[in-house]
Amino acid sequence: MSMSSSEPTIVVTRRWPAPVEEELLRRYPGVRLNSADQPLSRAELGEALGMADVVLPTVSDRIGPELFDGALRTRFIGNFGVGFNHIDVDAARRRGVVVTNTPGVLTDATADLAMMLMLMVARRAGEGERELRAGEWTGWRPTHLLGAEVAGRTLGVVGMGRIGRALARRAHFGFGMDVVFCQRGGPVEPPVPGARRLAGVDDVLAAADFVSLHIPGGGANSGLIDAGRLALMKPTGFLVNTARGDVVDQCALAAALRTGVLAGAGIDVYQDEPSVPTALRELENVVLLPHLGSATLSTRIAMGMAVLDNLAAFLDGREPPARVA
Ligand code: 8YV
Repeated sequence: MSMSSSEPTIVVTRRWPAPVEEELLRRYPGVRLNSADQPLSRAELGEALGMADVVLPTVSDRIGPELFDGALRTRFIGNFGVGFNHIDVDAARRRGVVVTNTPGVLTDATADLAMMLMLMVARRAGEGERELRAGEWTGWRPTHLLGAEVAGRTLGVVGMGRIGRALARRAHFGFGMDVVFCQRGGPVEPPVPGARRLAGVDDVLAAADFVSLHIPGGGANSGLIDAGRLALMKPTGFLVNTARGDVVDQCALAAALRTGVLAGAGIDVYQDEPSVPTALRELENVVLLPHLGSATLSTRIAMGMAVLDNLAAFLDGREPPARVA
């Protein structure tokens, strides 16, 4: 659909890095930016969908089915991010709203963060930092904060998409790790030499020393890693989640970490962000980050530019490069 005759009304729900906001303003001088960076309430999001031709949201905007019920002016939702389970794409499709995302540009940043969480939790980096900052470090000793080795261990990747592959490469070529993985659907090119595809998530959980999740949230993946599945892991095993919070049952994870079902976890995403359960915050053997997977300046600029590419294509009546609905 072409909207090039007059400037569309565009709402951006959060602040974006300055170079992308400048480019937005250059292309669409009337764009409504959110310079206060206050998250939009549900009512405000509903208003945006009722009055704007284009809405550019992020993961902090839940665009559920009810927001597609009423009068709708929005024809295009350009998500800033690759994961889009916060948007009801079926409802969007039904109402003829085009939805796009930003795959590819955040692969390396997110794989780096997953690798970092593996190292941090295995080497007890969070514990050490907390101890030092609290003024409780009493000096070097041979038995101080002994962690687990990463090199040569087995990484299990659940979901061998772009980010899973990038993590497998880091782990294998950088740390000499063996890789096992599972992936729904057809054939998958092995991500690294010797990588073994296992039948399903249960096999990966049982075989790996480090399990890293790289599947979308929502749908059948919601609650996938529950108490029963955590119990399949080795008691020396570590779980890393940079995917979506709802994939892991957080209460079950806290209980499993407390009782030694697994050794530790590195978590970047939560079921109900920004709320993080006290049961997790109280534990030493979990590294907790505030959804930083793609948080490098160059990646966030690239994500913004990818949204602009999608939007420009839509407004020109072309197929957007990364359309999901
Ligand atoms: C984003 C992410 O920062 O892209 C994703 O799916 O989880 C993060 O990298 C976030 O989604 C922004 O909307």
